Amino acid sequence: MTTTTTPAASTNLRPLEMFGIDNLLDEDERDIAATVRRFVDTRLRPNLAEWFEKGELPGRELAKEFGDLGLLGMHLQGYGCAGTNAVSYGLACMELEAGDSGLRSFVSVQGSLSMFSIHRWGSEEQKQEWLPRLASGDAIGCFGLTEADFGSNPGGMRTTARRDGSDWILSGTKMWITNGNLADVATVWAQTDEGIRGFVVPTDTPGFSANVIHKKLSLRASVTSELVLDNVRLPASAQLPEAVGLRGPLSCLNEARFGIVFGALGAARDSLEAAIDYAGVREVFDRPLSSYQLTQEKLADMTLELGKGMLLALQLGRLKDTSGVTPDQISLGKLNNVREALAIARESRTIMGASGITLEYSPLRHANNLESVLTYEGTSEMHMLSIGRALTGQSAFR
Ligand code: TGC
Ligand code: FAD
Repeated sequence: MTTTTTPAASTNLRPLEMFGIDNLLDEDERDIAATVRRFVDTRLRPNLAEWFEKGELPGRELAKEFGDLGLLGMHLQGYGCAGTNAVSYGLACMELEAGDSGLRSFVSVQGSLSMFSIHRWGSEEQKQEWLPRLASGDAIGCFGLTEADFGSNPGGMRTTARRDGSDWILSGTKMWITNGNLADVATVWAQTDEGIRGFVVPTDTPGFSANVIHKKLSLRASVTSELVLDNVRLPASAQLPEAVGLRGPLSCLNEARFGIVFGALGAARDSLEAAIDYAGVREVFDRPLSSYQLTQEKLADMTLELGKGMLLALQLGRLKDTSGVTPDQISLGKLNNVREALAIARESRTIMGASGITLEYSPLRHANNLESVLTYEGTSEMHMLSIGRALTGQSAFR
């Protein structure tokens, strides 16, 4: 007879253990998650609070280490990329974001935006030139879509590319660009006579400059920049030959959004585990905080949302690895998992009282970061509208 339930109740389980998530992963997936978790905990976690406080990230150094681990463009095939499945990529994002959203953002932008844009839409020459160096971390990439007045509506962008003989001249300003000041190469999207087109721009091209955006309260362990393109002259070979229209950049966003579906849960898991540990040792009114029903209600509710988010992420990952996942399905995951992760990080902070407002504990750092994650890669509202359009057939964006 097949046993379908395990009789003994376990105690002191970690939240995701309650869902038996590991049983839904194969050995390679578990190994990749464990390797990234170890790397984050030993090499990165000891520095995270300081990087966040100082508003810095040693991106050059980290790029090499991420490259050595095979994390850069890890779900892409060939050109020095690891070629893992989508679930493994998602799990790596989750483990990185359990450290800090800035780490996951670095890897997302490099692999899913910069490298994917070249891998999906680039010429063979562009792929040979950039992908192996981006995969190893010898080069850093960024992705310039957003402008100050065109974030949710990138189709309105004002950056232009005009022909001058066989060359292209790019002019305009991009805003909020992750890794902008670190990058060796930027994928820049611009209006042309043929609609929106993408360009591979070496950042040492005359007329290209980047300015760091300071005073951030979120994603502090991440470099965010303004890109200025002042009559940047590029050869015809700099254009991404296959990408025509908004479909080009939006297809790259699907990849990065997929990573966020898993990644945000890393921040949530780390917050919740920190709250459980804190509640177990903090005594209030002569008893551990964890022994009070109100605390246990919070922990139970957060565990449910974390586990449901994980099941949703895995479902999308399995679809991506088999029949394919649609942009609207990714919207379901991005909307739900970032929203719930932010709620979990905030609730975890409450359990820590005043101690929770310091960088000694991770939940408020995660919550601050998740405010950016809620906004970038399509705001919650954009994903609601995508889901609404899929359900009703009516577009309410305009
Ligand atoms: P719309 O008319 O709907 O579509 C224009 C063309 O694009 C196609 N399309 C997509 N293709 C692939 N994937 C998707 N997700 C797609 N969504 C639309 C569509 O089929 C159409 O193709 P075609 O061939 O018929 O022309 O365009 P719209 O102007 O109405 O805009 C739609 C909307 C609002 C959903 C879109 O503009 C949008 O997603 N806005 C949000 C912008 C955004 O997410 N920006 C992110 C910038 S990068 C970033 O934030 C990095 S953060 C750092 C990190 O990741 O860690
Ligand atoms: P807006 O578009 O001005 O939105 C403001 C508010 O209006 C939001 O709540 C929005 O949901 C709402 N809204 C907009 N339209 C509608 C509507 N039709 N109906 C109802 N509500 C609406 N971009 C890049 O290209 N590359 C990067 O590497 C990158 N990295 C980033 C890193 C960080 C830390 C941050 C914060 C942003 C980054 N971005 C990047 C930009 C990001 O993608 C944009 O901020 C995002 O798309 C939202 O655009 P916006 O900030 O202009 O907000």
